[in-house]
Amino acid sequence: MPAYPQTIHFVGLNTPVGIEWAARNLDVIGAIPAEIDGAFFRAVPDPAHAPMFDDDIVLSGDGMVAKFTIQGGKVDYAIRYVETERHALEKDARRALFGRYRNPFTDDPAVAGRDRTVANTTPVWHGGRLLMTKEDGLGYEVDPDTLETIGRWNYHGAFTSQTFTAHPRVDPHTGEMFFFGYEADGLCSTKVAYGVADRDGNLVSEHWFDQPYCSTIHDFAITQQYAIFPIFPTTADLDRLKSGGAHWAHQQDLDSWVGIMPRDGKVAEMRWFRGRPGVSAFHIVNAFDDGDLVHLDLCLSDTNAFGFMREAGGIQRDQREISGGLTRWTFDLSKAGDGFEERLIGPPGDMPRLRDADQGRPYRSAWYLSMNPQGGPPLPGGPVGFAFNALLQIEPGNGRIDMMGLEFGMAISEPVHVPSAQAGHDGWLLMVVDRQAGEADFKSELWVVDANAIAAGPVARVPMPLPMRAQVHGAWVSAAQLASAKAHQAA
Ligand code: V55
Ligand code: FE
Repeated sequence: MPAYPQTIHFVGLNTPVGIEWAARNLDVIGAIPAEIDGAFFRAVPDPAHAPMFDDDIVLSGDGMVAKFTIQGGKVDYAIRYVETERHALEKDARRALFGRYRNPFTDDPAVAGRDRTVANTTPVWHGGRLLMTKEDGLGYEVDPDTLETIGRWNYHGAFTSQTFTAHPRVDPHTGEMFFFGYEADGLCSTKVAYGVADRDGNLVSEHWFDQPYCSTIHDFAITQQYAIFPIFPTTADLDRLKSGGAHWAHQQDLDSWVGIMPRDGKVAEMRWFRGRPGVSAFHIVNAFDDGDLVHLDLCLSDTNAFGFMREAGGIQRDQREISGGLTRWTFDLSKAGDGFEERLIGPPGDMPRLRDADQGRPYRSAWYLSMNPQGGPPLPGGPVGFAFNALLQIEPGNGRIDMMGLEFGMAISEPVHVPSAQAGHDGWLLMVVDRQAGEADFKSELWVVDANAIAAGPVARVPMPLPMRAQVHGAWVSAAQLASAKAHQAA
């Protein structure tokens, strides 16, 4: 069997595991609060085969869907591959057939025209369906009980885009889901499809618009009135793809843009605001409107956080020399022109988490991952190659910041938030924490943390019996939601 390349994308916490397994009644150290009742789904990229090209990256790994089921203080775990078309073809061939990240011109001719997506970025729950998503293709529906793949999801053919974002947004009051797909009609296209689904998961509308150039629109935001599309200057080029090159290259001198339109889909009313050149953000914490003002809080950096996207754009900058921070952009829709205001509201970091109930509304508190100033060098792992080792709670209204800093040799992945039924309680955060136990030996645990007392550390820990590859995003789905799963209703 060919070996995996010994690069940052395949060593450390990124060492491929590729084992589908399940375990019941894992050991729990401490006590899991009884009100935590549901499932923590995780998207884990894990390449089933050694890649065709040695410069392959984490983002190409086959999506695995993992599930912690938590009920009555007990924890079960299961993980399976998402049976994408790509995974099935490579499984049959017993080798990689798809080439470089999002470049079909580098594939084995045997798979020309086949679905390349690996469904490895975010588990999305909406309208009784669990989707495993990646922004270069449609989501795959997965049975939330068995983790078996049901198939590609396009709203019974109603959603015509070829792609579906890994970062849809759900309005907590209406239950509607707002989403989009970019490169909606093909590689390097500027076409963006914007969709709205009702609370039962039926497509209500789909409207198309053009972005200023073909950028990677990884995340977007909604407020009670608006949909907000940030455009950062990481661009695609068809000639580069045809010559076997990178899909994305960051352009440090190109302007960024933000498009704001009514969230019900009036694309003709889109207003474009011009931002600083060269900046980048992958994740937005939240957005909200206040009269004519629209506030957008995002994890902003002064260049692209992915080394391979910088290098393709000729930018030589070490990961540790990237600066940025939690940033608020404020747009005044009563004013003409394309300007807006910028204010720093928190330390650098990424992988933000919000209470679902605060989506698109003024919010008191949010959580995200950062670096512990006392934590020592980060462990190699995760999509950018360096794992976070601190969890922050931030209250943008008053600047209060709290931190759960991890010790040397530890890493943390993005938490999910579980609401609490107790009045005045901020709920719970669940997350996987890894610890280096030997040169190539990592131990993983599930941690349960009081969301309003993170500095106190976990109230419960669940040591995992097998290694776990680094996750991208996760989703919490309550037992009540799981009971409404479409997969269990009579066909
Ligand atoms: C991201 C993740 C992806 C991807 C593009 O976190 C961007 C950002 C896990 O896959 O394909
Ligand atoms: Fe993301």
